[in-house]
Amino acid sequence: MTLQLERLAAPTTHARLLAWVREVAELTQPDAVQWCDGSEAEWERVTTQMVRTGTLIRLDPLARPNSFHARTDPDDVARVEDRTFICSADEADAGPTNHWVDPAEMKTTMTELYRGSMRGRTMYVIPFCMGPLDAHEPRFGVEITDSPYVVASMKIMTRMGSAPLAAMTADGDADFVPCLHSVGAPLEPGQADVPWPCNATKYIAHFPEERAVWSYGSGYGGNSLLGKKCYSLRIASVMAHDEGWLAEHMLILRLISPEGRRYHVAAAFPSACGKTNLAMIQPTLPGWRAEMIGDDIAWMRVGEDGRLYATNPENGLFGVAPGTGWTTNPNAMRTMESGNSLFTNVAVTDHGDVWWEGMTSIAPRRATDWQGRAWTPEDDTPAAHPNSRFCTPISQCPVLADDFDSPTGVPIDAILFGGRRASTVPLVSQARSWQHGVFMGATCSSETTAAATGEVGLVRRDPMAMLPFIGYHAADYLGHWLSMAGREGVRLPEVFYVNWFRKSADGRFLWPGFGENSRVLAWITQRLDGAVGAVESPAGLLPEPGDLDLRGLDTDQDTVARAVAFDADEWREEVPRIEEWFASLGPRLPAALHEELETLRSSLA
Ligand code: GTP
Ligand code: SPV
Ligand code: MN
Repeated sequence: MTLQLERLAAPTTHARLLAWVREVAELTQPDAVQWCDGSEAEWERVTTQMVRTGTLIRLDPLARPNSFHARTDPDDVARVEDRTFICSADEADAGPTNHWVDPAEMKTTMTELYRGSMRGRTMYVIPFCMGPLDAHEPRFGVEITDSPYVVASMKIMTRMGSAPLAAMTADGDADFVPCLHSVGAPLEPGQADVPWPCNATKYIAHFPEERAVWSYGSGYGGNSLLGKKCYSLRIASVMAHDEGWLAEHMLILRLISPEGRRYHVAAAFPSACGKTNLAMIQPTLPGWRAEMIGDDIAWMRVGEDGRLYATNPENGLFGVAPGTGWTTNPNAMRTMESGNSLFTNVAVTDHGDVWWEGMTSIAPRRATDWQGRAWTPEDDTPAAHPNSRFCTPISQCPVLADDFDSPTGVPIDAILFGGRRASTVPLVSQARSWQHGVFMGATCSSETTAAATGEVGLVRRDPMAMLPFIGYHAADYLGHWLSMAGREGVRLPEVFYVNWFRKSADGRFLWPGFGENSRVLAWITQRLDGAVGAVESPAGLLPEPGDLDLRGLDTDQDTVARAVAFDADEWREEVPRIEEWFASLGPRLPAALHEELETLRSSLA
């Protein structure tokens, strides 16, 4: 069947976009092409259609208004880092931490995969903008996909539809990042569809010079919602390097002290290591308040006053469900309560509500697990997949900052790096300088989680929590971070390293975490104000005994002391691992980082 594109009255005159849409349609051969307008009617249409095809279950409207659950294919549940490629023209530019394939070769391979891949399906064209439309330079993208799940998710996660499309031609044809996605499951005439079409062959390919993304075979999250990790981190990190700004895997948070002082914090933790939770923190310290600006991605630029200003390019939350509950993250629970949400791979109760481990202290007596099987609390498998997610409009968050949409962003006072480390890394330490802070970020390490396929719990270096998201050579990326200090008139934030996940010998968390992390944040603000001193250690500046406000905390002093402690023996074991990591980054690694490592080594001697 040949598609009569001419008859599909495209709602734009954007020449490059029209040409690309035509070219993709000719290659992938969908039954129909639909330009997404982002309207409620469109949401209604695609969700209703997905309920009909079995992709979505409509949840109980009283418990979860206008909300749905999706069960994915059991082999399509997380980002696939081993199938993610940075296809730079020169292999050396992808660096040692990325998988590389020559761009021409990748395009040849993927073009053959895309040929006819949308047969029997609708091809959706999703115009979107990362960040507000009134940004100084709005960053447009267009995702072409054959997945209605992607359409619904992109409506939640981005500014999508008619408004960005109109803005793309308001002032001549604007540039945009083309993002091509197919689940890779064409339907022959008469062939019945499955609830979650996908393909065992998966490619998540990035063309950094061309600023383009091609994704094939997966319908899941970061593999398919291409505005998120693919554009706003991998492609944007290359843009940021070339244009002198930072595209980071960070939450953005405003803290307000009892005296009404405002502080802005950006924090980089690896996937499933606490960004969404810290972004929505409900401080336990009396009088403190917090507001969320972003929970996953921060774009940071030096402002006219020399400070670093952060904006959140996203418009929704794609949060880890397990562990999210009324005691740990009440603000996330309230955000979802308003409905308008898509849940993926959680459990569904007999009442048509969702459930996951950690949502309530008592599990439902029975439920349907993420694979659609009957489940009871006696089963040894979890009801929800460990990487199950809620996808919810950010506007529903009760602690969203009212200037979240500001195109200039907020001035960052402190940058936090962190990870999931059962040992070694103290609860909090402050960098002695920007260079030391970049060293902290560069040597950050964390246990792997279910957010990506592969083994869970392995400690790996994850520089600035960006290991899977740096779109170019990691050593050049670290050099770019260092270079920020050389900018004229710049006043950079203070840098801190935190670890909520240190454990006792018997495997229990030493620090209670969640809302109690406000105690650490309060100490950080006191350091920013010069209100408290600090203890020098080879790992950085540590709180002086008594300076962490522990009033009302029901963890005993000894346990807290072990969470905060610097342990020289553990750090001596860390040094060769850092050495090995730096060696793996090769000769492009900036000398300043080798110097910091020498300083660490000699201070431990
Ligand atoms: P991505 O969305 O994958 O990037 O993850 P994230 O960094 O936003 O992590 P999130 O806040 O969703 O937390 C991941 C898991 O860590 C959840 O199960 C949380 O309950 C748990 N968690 C978050 N903060 C803390 C903390 O302070 N202490 C402990 N012990 N667990 C935490
Ligand atoms: C992450 O893995 O960091 C996520 C989920 O936020 S995904 O969108 O799948 O990347
Ligand atoms: Mn998150």
